[in-house]
Amino acid sequence: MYSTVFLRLEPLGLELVAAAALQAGHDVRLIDLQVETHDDYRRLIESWQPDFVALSGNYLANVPELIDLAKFTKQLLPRSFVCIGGHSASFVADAILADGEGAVDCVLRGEGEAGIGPLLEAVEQDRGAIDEVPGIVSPNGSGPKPVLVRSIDDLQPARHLLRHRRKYFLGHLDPCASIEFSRGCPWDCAFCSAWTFYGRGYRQRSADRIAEDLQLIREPGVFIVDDVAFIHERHALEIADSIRRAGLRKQFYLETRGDVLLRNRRVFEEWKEIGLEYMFLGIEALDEDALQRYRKRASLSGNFEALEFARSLGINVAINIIADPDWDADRFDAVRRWCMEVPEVVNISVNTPYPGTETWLTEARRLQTHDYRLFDIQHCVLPTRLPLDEFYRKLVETQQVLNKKHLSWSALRQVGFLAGKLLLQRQTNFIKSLWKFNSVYNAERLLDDHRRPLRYAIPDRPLDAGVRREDLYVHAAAANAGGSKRPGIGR
Ligand code: B12
Ligand code: SF4
Repeated sequence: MYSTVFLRLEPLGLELVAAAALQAGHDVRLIDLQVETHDDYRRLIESWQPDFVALSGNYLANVPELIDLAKFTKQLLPRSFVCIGGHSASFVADAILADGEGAVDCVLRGEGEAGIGPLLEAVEQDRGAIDEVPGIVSPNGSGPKPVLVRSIDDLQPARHLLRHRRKYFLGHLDPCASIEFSRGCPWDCAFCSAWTFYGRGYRQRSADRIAEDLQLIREPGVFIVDDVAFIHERHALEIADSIRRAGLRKQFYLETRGDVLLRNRRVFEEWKEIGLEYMFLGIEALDEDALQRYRKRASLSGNFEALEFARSLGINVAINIIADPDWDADRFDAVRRWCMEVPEVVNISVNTPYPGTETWLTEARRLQTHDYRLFDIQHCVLPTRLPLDEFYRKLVETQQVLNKKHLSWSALRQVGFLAGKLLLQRQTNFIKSLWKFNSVYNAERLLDDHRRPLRYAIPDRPLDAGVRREDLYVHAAAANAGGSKRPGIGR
């Protein structure tokens, strides 16, 4: 839903996996089903007949689509090898194999750049050897643990393989490319799986490599995909310096935390000067209790101070608040009033326990549904205090504030000149997005989604009560991860 309205971005992870396969000497094509159809996919594999098909499963809600695509691929090309990888696939590998009923040959867990070359080689030379590939989960069971890439400086995404680059946008950054400055997160919020995927490691790309990569990007807008941007002041200032020296002029979007913003004020002032346009802050809650429960390791007063500072910079700020299924009508009304008062774009997501998060361990027993498609932080999968239909009506009413303040005609008045310029360039992603809100954010539609027949179910949480945090990790806590493991400590 989110990506229907506000943004659509290039699949950077898949481009990196594709680059590793190219480097290993293979012929590679890429299709992005955010912008192309299943018919396009069928046409591509029918005409090209690949030996190996790699599907990217970053989002839990897409797992059923992936399983169906795998089955469809095997019907058309019974001799091809079908592999699924990506963030979410890494946490539910066994379930994907079981639901694939023989159509999925393996799930490759963890960072795909490291594993794809050895896997392709095994498939080509000796299929029996696939179970030795790090990260592999096949019908024979799990192989060695996934390994991290040697250095994220060595990576260069195969952006050129995408056929429709003009389709990627983020608000008025239209068109917009994506880039990685760092990988991983040293915090450990209870609702998040970013840290469990990377074994709580954190690695940085060098400033010079980043400037080189930026020079190859033709789009004027750039989305920085880091989980928490600019954790370390020196790194951020070095990148800014390289950008200035290279004479690059781009418009940037990033996501970060309030405490990082306050600690590194100089960084954000500097970045405003070199093109930082949009910033997304994970505020998550408007009360201390919830911040504690989420283990955000941030204070409410600090978050508000960060908002003030961000406003003073003149950057477009969007913030996220997590709606708890336990909210009653009064709570929604209070949040809605607050959303009206602040100038920022407020995004409301719903607290959702994902496999790979700590809340998955504590909350999964209470799940009201096991339908993957509802695990998109817009639907409610836990029991609600209000009747579900009322919860959704209140949720959409609160989300509507965003529509009133920032989309439709009011927004167009504010961005009239820009919209005209984009139209002249025939870039219409942003302008079309302004009117999509009501058709997408709709309580009836949310409820209807719960009535769809269940086809593939998220596995139950492990019953063993002694599960430890480390058991959630995809990559084991890495000695070579670099950076500080202690949140809040700069370099
Ligand atoms: C950038 C980002 C986005 C971008 C997506 C851009 C895009 N088109 O991919 C935007 C802003 C659109 C987005 C949207 C959403 N996101 Co998001 N997003 C991220 C973020 C911060 C970074 C992802 C990224 O680009 N990383 C860098 C690249 C290099 O890594 P990567 O994509 O993971 O790829 C690597 C591996 O996964 C693997 N891999 C990937 N594909 C494949 C394929 C094969 C075959 C193999 C072998 C390996 C492999 O190898 C790659 C290279 O190492 C992650 C957090 C995270 N750290 O993963 C959250 C995250 C993935 N998002 C999340 C969520 C919840 C969402 C939304 C549902 C939010 C919403 N409000 O609606 C939407 C859903 C979008 C959708 N399409 O359905 C959750 C996922 C939860 C889940 N389990 O499903 C995450 C983990 C954040 C979190 N804090 O929990 N997101
Ligand atoms: S700081 Fe952000 S990315 Fe890191 S664990 Fe918390 S929510 Fe996830």
